[in-house]
Amino acid sequence: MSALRFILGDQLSRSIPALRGIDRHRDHVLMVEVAEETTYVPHHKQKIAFVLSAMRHFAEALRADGIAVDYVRLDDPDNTGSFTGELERAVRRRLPDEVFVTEQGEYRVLEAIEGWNARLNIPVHLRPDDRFFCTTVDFARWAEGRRSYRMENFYRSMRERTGILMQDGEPEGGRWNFDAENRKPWPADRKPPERLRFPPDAVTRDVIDLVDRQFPGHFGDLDGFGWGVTRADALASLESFVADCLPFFGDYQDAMRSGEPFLYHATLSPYLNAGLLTAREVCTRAAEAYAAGHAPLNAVEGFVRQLLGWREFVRGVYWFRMPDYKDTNALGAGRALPSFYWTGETDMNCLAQAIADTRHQAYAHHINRLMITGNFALLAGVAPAEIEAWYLCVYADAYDWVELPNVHGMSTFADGGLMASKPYAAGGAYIDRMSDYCGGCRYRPKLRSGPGACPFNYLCWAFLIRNAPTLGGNHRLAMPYRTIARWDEERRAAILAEAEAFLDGLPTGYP
Ligand code: FAD
Ligand code: DLZ
Ligand code: SF4
Repeated sequence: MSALRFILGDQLSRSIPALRGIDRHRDHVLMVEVAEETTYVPHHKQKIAFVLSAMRHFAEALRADGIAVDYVRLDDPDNTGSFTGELERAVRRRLPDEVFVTEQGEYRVLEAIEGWNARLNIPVHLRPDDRFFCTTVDFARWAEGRRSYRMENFYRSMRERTGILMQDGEPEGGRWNFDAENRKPWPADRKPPERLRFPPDAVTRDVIDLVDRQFPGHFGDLDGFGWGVTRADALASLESFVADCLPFFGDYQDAMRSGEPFLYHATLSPYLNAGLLTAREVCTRAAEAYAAGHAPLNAVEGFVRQLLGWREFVRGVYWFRMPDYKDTNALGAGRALPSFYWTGETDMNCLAQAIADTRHQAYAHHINRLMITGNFALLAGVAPAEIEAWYLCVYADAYDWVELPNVHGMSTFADGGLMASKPYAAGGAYIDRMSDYCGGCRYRPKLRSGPGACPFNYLCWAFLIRNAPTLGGNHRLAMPYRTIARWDEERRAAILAEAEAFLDGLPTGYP
């Protein structure tokens, strides 16, 4: 018996189930660079370069370990451009008795995989992806029968189940959550640590040239590409994060700063999502740093919550609710995405900064995603599918399973509160408190209306007025709705008109 073991571009882990039980004398690993994956959205050029270079390095590492790898490059003249086409060609080349593949990360790919058994006439074994703490079956068990899903409840169950940051069945430090301590703005005189960047080697330079040639119209810059592309790079990034950033991760988790995209954030998501690191080893390393007295509990708990909580939670919601999940639009949002999301050309400095970081780094940290680009799209009423496609394009860590719930559920409230108890809508005061963006902006965060007023202010009120039929009864929004109730009809109409005029003046479309 010989087997073909198909490894997809986000499965670059030596522990990947499709590799288990490999016979080095008979089996082949298949890896393919295909146009379908590089173009289903016009991904950031750095994302494509990162994934393809990491794939090529992973294939080399397997070969160095005596494993035969059948690797198809993007510019191979016979490349059919799809997973299915390349698997069919490889089966004809290698004549295996069976195929092993690990569960895909995206629903789109599941639809293709489901046809493989019938097409290939040999058994295709789809193995569950056990790199996550929570299986899709366990999540379904947790979620079944609930009307809404709250991350905090899920996270506590995961802490209990894994024993991470637990003492004798109780949460370490006597509390589950240290969020209240984790909202400090960035002090003006503080300098974030230098981050580990990796100068491209010959393989990465080849891939960068390929991406430059083949995807000139895609979003983002390639200069300054500094992502690691091997398991060793990813481990070095983890160690550097633990040493220099983790101790302060909690305190400044929500802070934003011009020209400083990373602050104390991990910048590990591309490695985690491609398989170069596992969430288990990252959480273990963080818990060790706490045990050794290197990092305080508010930092380590805050960090572990992102991985053991949020990351597992969004994956659970994705697989439990897809494919219908993406079609809901609870707030009836239908505006086209403003062009400045692609060009960065806007006089709203917060958006210009967050989008510039995104172009240059294929990265922006969570609060820039949620409270700047996400918040604006929410307030403007951008159609969920349009803003989802943008997020799926622009970040090196973007995959449907993690992007979609974050955007559809958390950021746009398109699922009507399945994941979040209220929309993350905020005016200029929040952005001014948590960043230095407003100081460099032509608008004033304290002005509510008029030519110099921060657009987030009147957009936020207009959002609440417009969506009163859906959100008016939400007890977490009782305070702003009480304020609105004191206004007369004329004042509400004026706010709506100011917001409409501003939004109607924004060019839309991909430039
Ligand atoms: P840190 O802030 O240092 O957090 C550590 C790790 O926790 C991250 O590496 C990540 O693996 C995990 N994590 C943190 N928050 C989340 C979250 N909300 N959901 C899932 N995992 C989380 N993350 C992606 O990996 N891919 C995406 O496509 C993506 N799209 C997003 C879109 C929106 C609108 C929002 C609000 C968030 C999105 N996130 C996404 C979550 C989060 O912003 C990123 O994981 C994080 O910014 C990655 O940077 P970091 O490694 O420095 O994270
Ligand atoms: C993101 C990505 C890109 C850009 N290119 C490839 C590719 O050429 N070959 C490949 O195997 N994977 C790629 N990926 C990652 C896939 O999109 C990801 O593996 C699927 O979505 C399955 O979740
Ligand atoms: Fe953004 Fe408003 Fe501040 Fe300008 S004033 S940076 S638009 S929040």
